[in-house]
Amino acid sequence: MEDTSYTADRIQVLEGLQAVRKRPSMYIGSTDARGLHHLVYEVVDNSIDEAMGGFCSHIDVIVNTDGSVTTIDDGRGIPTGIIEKYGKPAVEVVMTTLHAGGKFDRKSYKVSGGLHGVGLSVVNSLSKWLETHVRREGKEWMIRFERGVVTSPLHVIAEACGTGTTQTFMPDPEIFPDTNFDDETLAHRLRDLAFLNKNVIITFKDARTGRDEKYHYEGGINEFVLSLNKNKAMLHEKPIYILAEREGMVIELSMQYTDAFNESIFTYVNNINTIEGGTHLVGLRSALTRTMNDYAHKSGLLKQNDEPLSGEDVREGLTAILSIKVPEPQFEGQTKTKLGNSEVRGIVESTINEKLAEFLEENPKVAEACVRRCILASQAREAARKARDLTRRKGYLEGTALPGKLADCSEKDPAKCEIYLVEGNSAGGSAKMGRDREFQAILPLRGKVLNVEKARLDKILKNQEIRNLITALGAGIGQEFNLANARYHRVVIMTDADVDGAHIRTLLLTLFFRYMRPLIDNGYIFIAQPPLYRVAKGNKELYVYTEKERSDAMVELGKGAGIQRYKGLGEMNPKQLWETTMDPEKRVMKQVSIEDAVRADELFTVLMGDEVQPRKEFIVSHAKEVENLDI
Ligand code: 0RA
Repeated sequence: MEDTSYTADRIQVLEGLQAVRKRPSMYIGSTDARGLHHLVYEVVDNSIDEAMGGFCSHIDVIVNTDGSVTTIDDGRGIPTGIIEKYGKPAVEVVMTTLHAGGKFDRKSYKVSGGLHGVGLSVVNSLSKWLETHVRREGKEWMIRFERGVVTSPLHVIAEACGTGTTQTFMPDPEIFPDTNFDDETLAHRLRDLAFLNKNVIITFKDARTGRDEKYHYEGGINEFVLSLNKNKAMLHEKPIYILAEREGMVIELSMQYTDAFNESIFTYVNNINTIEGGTHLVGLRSALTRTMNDYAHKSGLLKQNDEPLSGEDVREGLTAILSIKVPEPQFEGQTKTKLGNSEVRGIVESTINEKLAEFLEENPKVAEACVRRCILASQAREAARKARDLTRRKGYLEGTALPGKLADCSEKDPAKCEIYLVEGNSAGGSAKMGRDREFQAILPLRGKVLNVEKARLDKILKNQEIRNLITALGAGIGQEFNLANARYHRVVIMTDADVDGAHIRTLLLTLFFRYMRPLIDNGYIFIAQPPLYRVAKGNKELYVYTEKERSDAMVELGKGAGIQRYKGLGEMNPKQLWETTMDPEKRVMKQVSIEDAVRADELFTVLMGDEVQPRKEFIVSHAKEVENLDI
């Protein structure tokens, strides 16, 4: 009897694994870079769950030289005892059974419904190999799998002190076209997790590069807000902090006003960055508008007949982190990062209404500074609206008169058209000559594009470069943006491979992120990847895009091969530019994801702060990050 149930269960496990390997996207969303990195997030989330339960204080994440990833935690360790129903050790069940539920349910806030929380068995199925080590009861156990199938059953390998779980896995190249982990992507997520879980110490090592970092923020999301604002002038010293538990939900908010013009509100549900927003964000926004207006009137700062503060007014210059924990979140949207639970809206709204009003009552000085800031924004916005109406009447934004610098394409179907935004006039000239004028348009951008961080919409609209860009794209800007009017379905940013190029790229991404967001959401934005070197010998030549390709090319062409390093686009003649960077048959382009844009936006916020010295320091210490924004 024992045997038959074991066999039946085995078949079920194999069927489960097969389902995951056959349709990986059903479980992890996609098999591109996003899906690949989800494997790490899933494994780390399990350790974070232990930490949220108070059982784990350290999590180490290592990218090994062979490209595999190891996570180590000091939690209780996945149980090793035999589960009778399965006739197998619990750890094997956890690692091989889809949604191993029942008594293995970790009793914390689950993240099901999204791409996280799919379970360790999914990671296991999609790994070429995976090894789990468990330290418990004085022993270290090990079990090994290949593509989800046990190849080395659980056994003791050593004595051990303490408890914990170590997972090492190699993503399966049969599943993922590119198995290369990006250190920035991982570091960003791990840092977020450390801010959101203030009791955990997370370390990140990348053995491929020697990168070695530690994230531990005892101030939690308050420290998160302060770090986002570190280069800005803050209106009050300490962020406003709210923590409340309501109807099984935990609501945590930290917010601080600055003199910046944009809002930076980041929201998380069960530690997941809800980039697409959702009901919790709607609740927060209503609460902010309502509470700030109430206080403005009550305190007499706003008179009965004054225009009420709009949502935009109360969010201008606001940096906030909202982190909530929901028992059964429903994630929706293109990237499953939009919270759908309708009940959350009201709970968040009423909780923040109540707690924020309380804070303002108790801290009249801070309250007055914040409300005055909102009133100023309101007045400025009214002036901006008038300026914008004027602009619109003058027809600046109508797509009728295309900018003189634009070399448009002859094709009229936007779905077939692309526009290259090219840094500098000389590279712009080469691009104009080298392009396929049938479907490729070129818009050269002069120098640094306007710093959108420090400008309100009215000022942004006065900038000639930005206006050229808006007119060329034809879809408007801000609230009036309409994707259906876009004149091109591919917008390619083409800049030099240096710090200035990275800077312009960050500016453009930030502009798109803040004012033309659907372009990013719909995958219209790309980054051209010009070659780093040309390796040539005799009449043979190779263009290479990475250092590794360069050494491979040197080997291929043999002794005496010459190397030319391309410092800028301007060093390529039109034919070379076409062949290496613009020819759809040969070019390498990176499609910009929403995560790329979020990262650019965050980096931009820091880069563009008012104070020069910290910015310089930041650029020096993050030179690599700036350079690699697009990788
Ligand atoms: C199930 C039950 C228990 C712990 C865990 C799972 C667990 C899972 C992971 C995954 C990574 N690190 C982990 N740490 C723990 C409870 C065990 C007990 O009651 O002792």
